Amino acid sequence: MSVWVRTALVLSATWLLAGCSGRQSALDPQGLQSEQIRQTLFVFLVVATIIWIAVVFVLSMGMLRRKREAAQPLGLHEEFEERSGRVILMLGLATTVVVLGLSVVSYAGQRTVFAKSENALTLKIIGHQWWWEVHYEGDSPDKTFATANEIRIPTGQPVKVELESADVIHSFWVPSLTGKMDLITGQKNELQFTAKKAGVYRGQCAEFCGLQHAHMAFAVIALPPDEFGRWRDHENQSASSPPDQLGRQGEALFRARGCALCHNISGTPAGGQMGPDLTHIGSRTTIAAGTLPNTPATLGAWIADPQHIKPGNLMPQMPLQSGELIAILHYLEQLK
Ligand code: HEC
Ligand SMILES: [Cu+2]
Repeated sequence: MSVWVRTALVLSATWLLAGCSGRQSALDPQGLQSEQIRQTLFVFLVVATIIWIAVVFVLSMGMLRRKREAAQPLGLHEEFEERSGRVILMLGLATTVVVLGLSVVSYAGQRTVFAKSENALTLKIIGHQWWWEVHYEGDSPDKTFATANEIRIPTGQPVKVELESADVIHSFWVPSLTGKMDLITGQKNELQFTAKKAGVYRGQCAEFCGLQHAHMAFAVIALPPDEFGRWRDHENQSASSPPDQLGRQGEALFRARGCALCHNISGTPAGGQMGPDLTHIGSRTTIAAGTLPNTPATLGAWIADPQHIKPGNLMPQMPLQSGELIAILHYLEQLK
């Protein structure tokens, strides 16, 4: 093997391993459910590896230890036939036992993964081409609010997500916390998970849903319960009214230039439902479903030309004067 080939192999191995940790990995579980999934995977992997090695071993022995040709190749060898019959029977039984055993392991694992808890925090999530609509359902209507593309949850408490779709089939997947579940129009699917540690976990649509499927990501931010409570109380409030002249101009332009037809900003007349809720857009970490970090530069670039950043997405390029763009940007920035 040439040095180049060897180097390439070693390098590609490090890439493979580099994919196994961090904020989006089923092999680095941070939730009760993902831990169970990894454990099940591990048991299957070990059993399958042992069987594979045994099969390859027996096969190699058969190939290496050739028997001398018999005088009567077609004659019956009763003793040999009987022995083979017994071996085949044993192997058949062993296969059955292994398959049944793995079924039990898998079933037991699913009981953890799909366990339902009564005191779960409930979120309703609706998949859209190509973003995530998120509703926090409180015990009373005044505790119910909407956001998009970013889910904050408390650590240690089960979270129940009710999944639906507004258009095609999507799939909710946060590998570090739990397995996948589809979002389907007209059907409510449910998934529960519990984050053990505070952190930011990346989620991704896992069912091809059109042009911008790859840019349909989201962030799950797990916070300590008291911090989550503060965030929730804040998020539950309507948008703050702009404190300065430029902001007020931006708010008016948000309506005058058509943004309000598609976007909701609670506490203002903007009540559109076609696009993500922008009530607290200034405090979100990413924009356009995890496509870009949320900074004044990226937000401005998005409003100026969303089709350049995410070609084919359902927000049209709106004709804006540069002064108008600056005012709208300023307004959205302060919606913390
Ligand atoms: C025809 C409906 C429509 C109009 C009009 C519209 N948008 Fe959007 N907007 C969308 C959709 C749909 C998305 C989600 C795109 C995606 O991520 O795939 C979006 C995304 C956004 C986002 C990113 C939100 C997030 O959570 O990532 C911002 C900010 C935004 N729009 C601002 C504006 C502003 C400002 C205007 C007016 C100049 C405007 N939009 C006009 C439909 C619209
Ligand atoms: Cu999708």
